[in-house]
Amino acid sequence: MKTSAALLVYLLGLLIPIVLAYENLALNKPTWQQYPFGTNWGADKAVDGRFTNLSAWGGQCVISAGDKSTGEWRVDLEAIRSVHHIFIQFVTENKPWDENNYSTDRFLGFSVYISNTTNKEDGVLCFRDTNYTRATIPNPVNITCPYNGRNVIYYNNRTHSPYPSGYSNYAYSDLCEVEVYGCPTPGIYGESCSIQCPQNCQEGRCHILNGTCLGCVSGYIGQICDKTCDDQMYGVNCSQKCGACVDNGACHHINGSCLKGCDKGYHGQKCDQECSEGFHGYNCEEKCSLTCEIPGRCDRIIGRCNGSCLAGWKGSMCNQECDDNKFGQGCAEACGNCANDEQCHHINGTCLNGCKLGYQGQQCKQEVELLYITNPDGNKCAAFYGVLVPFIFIVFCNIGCAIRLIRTRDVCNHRNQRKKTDASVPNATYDHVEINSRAEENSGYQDLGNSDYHELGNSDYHELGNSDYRELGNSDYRELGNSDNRELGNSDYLGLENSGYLELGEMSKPAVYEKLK
Ligand SMILES: *[C@@H]1O[C@H](CO)[C@@H](O)[C@H](O)[C@H]1NC(C)=O
Ligand SMILES: *[C@@H]1O[C@H](CO)[C@@H](O)[C@H](O)[C@H]1NC(C)=O
Ligand SMILES: *[C@@H]1O[C@H](CO)[C@@H](O)[C@H](O)[C@H]1NC(C)=O
Ligand SMILES: *[C@@H]1O[C@H](CO)[C@@H](O)[C@H](O)[C@H]1NC(C)=O
Ligand SMILES: *[C@@H]1O[C@H](CO)[C@@H](O)[C@H](O)[C@H]1NC(C)=O
Ligand SMILES: *[C@@H]1O[C@H](CO)[C@@H](O)[C@H](O)[C@H]1NC(C)=O
Ligand SMILES: *[C@@H]1O[C@H](CO)[C@@H](O)[C@H](O)[C@H]1NC(C)=O
Ligand SMILES: *[C@@H]1O[C@H](CO)[C@@H](O)[C@H](O)[C@H]1NC(C)=O
Ligand SMILES: *[C@@H]1O[C@H](CO)[C@@H](O)[C@H](O)[C@H]1NC(C)=O
Ligand SMILES: *[C@@H]1O[C@H](CO)[C@@H](O)[C@H](O)[C@H]1NC(C)=O
Ligand SMILES: CC(=O)N[C@H]1CO[C@H](CO)[C@@H](O)[C@@H]1O
Repeated sequence: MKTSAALLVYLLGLLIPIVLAYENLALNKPTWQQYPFGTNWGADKAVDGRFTNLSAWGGQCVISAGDKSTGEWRVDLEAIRSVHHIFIQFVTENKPWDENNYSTDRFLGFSVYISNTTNKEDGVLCFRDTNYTRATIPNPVNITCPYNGRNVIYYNNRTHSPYPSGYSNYAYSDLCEVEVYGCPTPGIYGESCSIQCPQNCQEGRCHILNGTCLGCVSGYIGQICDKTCDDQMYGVNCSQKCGACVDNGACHHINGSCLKGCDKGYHGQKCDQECSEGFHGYNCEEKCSLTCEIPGRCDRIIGRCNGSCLAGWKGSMCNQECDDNKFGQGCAEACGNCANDEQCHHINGTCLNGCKLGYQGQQCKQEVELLYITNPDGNKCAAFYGVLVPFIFIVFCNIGCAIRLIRTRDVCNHRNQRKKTDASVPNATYDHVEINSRAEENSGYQDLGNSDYHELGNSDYHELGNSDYRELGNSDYRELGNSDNRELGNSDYLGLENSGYLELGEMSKPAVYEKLK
């Protein structure tokens, strides 16, 4: 039986909504007054819940000290409460409340505040009397003041004389009772304190009468805080502007976070911080190029280097190597003659796979003084071969000639004469080829050229003419004389030296030369 009764009570409890009404939030709460008259008339008398004896001697009223220009009293509700109205009972000495009553002149000009601090100026003024007279001032008074707050303050002053007629000369706070009515817990409103404040009201607080929020939580706006912040705004009152979210996107309406990251040049949760030096791009994730003029120093948005690039690099971010056969500072220098027309090293211009035939040096800019002969099929080949082959023949012929000369002294001279008249042999051109060789100046070649060779030419030409030399003379050789000669003129003999020509010269010369001598 007991359990079913309990269950019934429980079910009834569910069915009957808990109805609260405004209650006196000030009852027995801490109080204070500016000028106490004595311990028997303390400030607390106004919140003791008693006001049946309205005489100063009845022990239920606050009495303040006399001859003061201000009188102030307050009650602390101990929390911010949603107040509806304030009831005040003045001292009457238990006499009828009329214009002759002893006390009426003391209350004229009074004010009431609700404040979150003990300073009335921080709060809202609920009421200030500017119009009552001794005849019209009510007692008790009932002031509607639907605000949320913690301290309810009664105040009066006699500071600015002359005072309106009927006013006392001093200010008092003789209050028999002050009752502050409102809802007992935050977050509810309505006459019966039974309706939940809207969800997004700031601190859950709302207007005690109509439920209008007294402010919204971060990210919401509207009278009942049912709307999120508009585009690009966030926070309390939607008053803060979003940072630089990527794609100009909206930030999180509450905390301002850019959920998809930051636009170029910004970082941080809210994308409100500019990239630190050395970084750029979305979320400042990219590092400035180390090949900027000042390495690692660039524009924080697109990464453009501040200034120019280090040698060998180009592009606004200085991240492209020089190309198009250019290298160096500003990619302004031209590569030399690299093998296969390859791009040289973009910084120092070095040809990484060697030089084109005829060039030398790190950058292949020095021309090798190389003798060219153009073959019938159009290919150039080093004159080294073109010279060497006939030269060998000439050497051998010369030896032969020398032998014959020993036998018949006249033969060679005779032939020589005959040869001199032979116009088909461009003797001069051949000379030219050799003379253009710088080697003439500092090697044995000159000797050879000026002496042996001529002698060779003068003597054994005939034999040469019948062999490879003729071919040379008739085709390639002529071409050499007519076309490539210029090239030969300023080419680099060094190549020949390196390739063994010198060796040939030095090895064969003494023997041949000696013999020739
Ligand atoms: C008020 O209190 C005083 C002092 O105790 C007493 O003399 C007086 O009769 C009381 N008046 C009323 C109306 O209760
Ligand atoms: C007291 O603070 C609450 C919450 O901060 C606010 O809603 C209320 O308006 C304030 N009251 C006064 C009187 O300033
Ligand atoms: C002041 O009092 C007069 C007469 O009692 C009244 O007519 C008038 O409306 C009042 N003014 C204000 C502002 O309360
Ligand atoms: C004071 O006013 C409120 C409404 O504003 C009312 O509910 C209450 O009964 C009044 N109290 C007195 C004593 O007149
Ligand atoms: C009370 O103080 C206010 C200024 O705070 C002043 O305007 C008013 O005249 C004063 N009243 C009296 C009666 O001194
Ligand atoms: C609720 O009351 C307050 C104060 O009177 C007012 O400012 C607000 O506009 C009212 N809200 C609604 C929705 O009526
Ligand atoms: C929000 O707006 C209210 C009313 O305009 C203002 O009183 C309050 O200070 C604002 N709060 C913030 C944090 O901006
Ligand atoms: C902001 O709120 C979003 C969604 O709740 C969350 O993902 C994000 O981490 C928050 N940012 C910060 C800085 O708290
Ligand atoms: C970029 O160079 C300019 C001009 O020299 C200078 O004023 C500016 O401060 C530099 N910016 C950075 C990020 O170094
Ligand atoms: C040029 O740079 C390349 C690559 O760093 C290097 O191998 C080469 O030795 C350099 N040349 C010179 C002349 O410093
Ligand atoms: C009408 C009336 O009784 N008025 C009284 C108001 O109070 C003063 C003194 O407090 C009395 O002298 C009046 O007679």
